[in-house]
Amino acid sequence: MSRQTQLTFPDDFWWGSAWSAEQSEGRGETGKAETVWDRWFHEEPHRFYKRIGPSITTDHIHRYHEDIQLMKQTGHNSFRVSISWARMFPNDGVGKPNEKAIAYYRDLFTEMKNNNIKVFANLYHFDMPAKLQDKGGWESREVVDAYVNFADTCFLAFGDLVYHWFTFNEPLGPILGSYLEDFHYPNLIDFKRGAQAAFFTTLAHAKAIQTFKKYQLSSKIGVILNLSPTFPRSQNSADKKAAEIADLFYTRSFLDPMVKGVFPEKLVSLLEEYDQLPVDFNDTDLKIIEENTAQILGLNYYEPRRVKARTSAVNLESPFLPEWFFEPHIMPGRRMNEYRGWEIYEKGIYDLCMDIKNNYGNIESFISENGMGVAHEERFMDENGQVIDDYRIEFIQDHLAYLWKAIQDGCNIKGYHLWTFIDCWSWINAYKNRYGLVSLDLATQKRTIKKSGLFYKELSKQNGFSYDLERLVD
Ligand code: BGP
Repeated sequence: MSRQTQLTFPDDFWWGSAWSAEQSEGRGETGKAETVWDRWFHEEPHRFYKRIGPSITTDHIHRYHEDIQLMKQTGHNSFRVSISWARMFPNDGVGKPNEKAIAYYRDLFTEMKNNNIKVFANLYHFDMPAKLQDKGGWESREVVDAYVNFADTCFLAFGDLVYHWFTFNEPLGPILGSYLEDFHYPNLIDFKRGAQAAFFTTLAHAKAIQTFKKYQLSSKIGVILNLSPTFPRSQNSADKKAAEIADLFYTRSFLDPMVKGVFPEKLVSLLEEYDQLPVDFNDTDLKIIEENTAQILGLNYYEPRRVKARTSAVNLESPFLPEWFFEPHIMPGRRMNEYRGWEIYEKGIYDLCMDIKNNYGNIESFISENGMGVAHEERFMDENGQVIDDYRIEFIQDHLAYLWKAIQDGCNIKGYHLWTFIDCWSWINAYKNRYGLVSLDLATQKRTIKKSGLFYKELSKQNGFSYDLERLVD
């Protein structure tokens, strides 16, 4: 028999969602430099689903007035955008700031504020100006300086309107994509260069925070990390070691320096042993990183990481990769979101929050992304064109129940942001998988609130929902 309990979240809980400039805005008329996505799409359009690139996406730049009303109708009291570096500095990411871009973002943020929607502004979401990538991207100190200048310009231009700031979304993403796994421009396979880029990304984060402090704003500044709790296949020591190393590469690599100010010693000695440490770094850099850590932490949680000891020998002539030390474990019986190829494991959100509580000083945190991308959602449309996405409502509820439990157990969690608001452009997957609370007809740009959008409105209004706690099995 199911017994429903009302799960209530802390007062002033942030209910909302997130997206990024490159995935939603479209080019518009403000002027904008070419980004690495424009460049890659131009060079290899066949690598993007149905050859759909970033030029129009969800056309938010022309429709933000309407979109803010949709935020209201779907219960948002907060929303994360990213500010496009290429739009703010259309002269290839440097030079004079773009007055038209400043006017656009000021108008957007003012209107959000006037509608009681807190502005969470992120400064970098995978969208490097292409000409700065030509200068080495995150491998270059010059690019770090250009980024800090961009950040400084944003603090000055929007400091009165932004509720919380973030230096990066998922800094690990571009490192994996650009240097290890071939899913971001410039598609290199070179760990050591990736390590340099990761180091300078961390330095850029710290330098932006250092700059932020001089304005003494009432907002906080932090970072958004994609984190997965790591589980070994078994308690066998080889499996446990494999999990520990995977965790160092994928979880601790950015979490430790960006939140604690220091790199994990075990990771540093492993990279030293394999001659994979970055070449360009000094004591001044390390001090800046140590002294300028995140004040708030966004947790993007999609799936757990399961690993086992390698079952075959490493080809020592192949490029060095983290997978030299482990293999993914395909756990029998796992539940999958087959459209995206990601495991669904709700309890992972609890484990992640407990890790932050126990090992990272219980820093103020929130779930900054969590969500479910589904292909061909038009299958679920009713006669009025509304997507009846009960699966998404269930996904949200099952994750929120574990989040609620984490809060009961003392985790300092301040909010939940879904990925995403209106269906947006998913990088090389373009519009294949839809994540939104609001559906998008790409041909007409018509927006229609999904059933989950109505649920979300009610969730936010009640600051909770009714749930059968028996579903929390482990
Ligand atoms: C996160 C990114 C988002 C978003 C989301 C869904 O990692 O921060 O930008 O895209 O994942 O992933 P995808 O779009 O690849 O399906």
